[in-house]
Amino acid sequence: MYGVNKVTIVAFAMMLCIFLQTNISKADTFLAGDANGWGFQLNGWPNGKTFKTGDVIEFKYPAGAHNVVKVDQAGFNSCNGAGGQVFSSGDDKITLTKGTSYFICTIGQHCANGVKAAVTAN
Ligand SMILES: [Cu+2]
Repeated sequence: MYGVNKVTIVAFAMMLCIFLQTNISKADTFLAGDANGWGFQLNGWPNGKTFKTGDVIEFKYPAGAHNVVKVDQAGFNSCNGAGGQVFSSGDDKITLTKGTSYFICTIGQHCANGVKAAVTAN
């Protein structure tokens, strides 16, 4: 009896490991703006698409031409990057947390001209 329980526990632990590993590997990377990258050609990307918590959004743009600032909803609506988290490498990979993340470019009037994206992760 004791032996059977031990086998059951080991089997369960192995299944748990496989399950966790599968979940981790399910995270995907998406290019902000798809092939156009992060800039004036977003055309409304991501157009209401939803992503998974843990997915990565990669923001590609010529360094210095744009930036990526993670802001709250108010900052997103008003294109105000104050207090936001700034990324400026030209190839910024940002992991999504659950809920909606708001990203804007704070250079010039870029945000007002559409360089902004609200990304929702389930
Ligand atoms: Cu910009």
